[in-house]
Amino acid sequence: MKLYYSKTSPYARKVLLLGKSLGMDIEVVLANPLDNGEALIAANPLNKVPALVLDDGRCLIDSPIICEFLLDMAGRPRSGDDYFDNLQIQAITDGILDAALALVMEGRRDDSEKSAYWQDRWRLAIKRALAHLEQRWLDKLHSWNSATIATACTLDYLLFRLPDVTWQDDHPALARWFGEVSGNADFLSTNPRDA
Ligand SMILES: N[C@@H](CCC(=O)N[C@@H](CS)C(=O)NCC(=O)O)C(=O)O
Repeated sequence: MKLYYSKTSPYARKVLLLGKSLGMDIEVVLANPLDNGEALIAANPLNKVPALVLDDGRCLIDSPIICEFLLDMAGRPRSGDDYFDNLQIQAITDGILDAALALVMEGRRDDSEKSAYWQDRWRLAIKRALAHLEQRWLDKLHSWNSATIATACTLDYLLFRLPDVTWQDDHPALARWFGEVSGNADFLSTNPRDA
C-alpha cells in the first residue's frame, strides 16, 4: 500500500499512525497538494492528502474512510458501543481540524480578503468542540487507538499552526492527557515541525 502523505497534514499523520499501530506495511509517498502533481491527482481527484493506493490499484480517500479500511483489514471490531464512541470522537476531532485548517488558510489571505465573521465561527467551533472533548470523551481516550491517535494529531496541529488557541490553558485535563500520549515513538517521529 502506498500513502500519499504530507508531513504537515494532520489527516495524513492520523492515517499513518493508525497504520503503524496496526503493524501495517505502508509506503509513504511525500506529496504537496499545492504542487498539483499528477500522481496525487490520479489517486485523489480532490488533490488532497491523504490518499491510499492499494496493491490492486484501488484508491481510497478521506482519512475517516481510510482509517475504517485499515481497521477492517486488521480485523478490528467494527460494531458495538466502543466502536461508535471512537467514531464519534474522530468526527469531533476531524471537525476541529477542518475549522483549524480553514483558519490557517484564511490567515494566509490578504487582510482585505479575510472574513472576521467566518474566523469567529471557526474559532468558536474549535473552542466548543475542545470543551466537549474534554468533558464528554476524555475518559474514553485510554489505549493508543484510532480515537486517541486522531485526538493527539488534532491537538498537536493546534499547537503547531494555531498556538494562539491556547487549549492547554483552557483544558488542563486534556493537556495532562496529551502530555502522557505525546511521548509515543511513532507520534514523535511524525512531528510536523520536522517537515
Ligand atoms: N477530509 C479530508 C481532508 C484532507 C485535507 O484537507 N488535506 C489537506 C492537507 S491538511 C489538503 O490536502 N489540502 C489541499 C487542498 O485542499 O487543495 C480527509 O479527512 O482526508
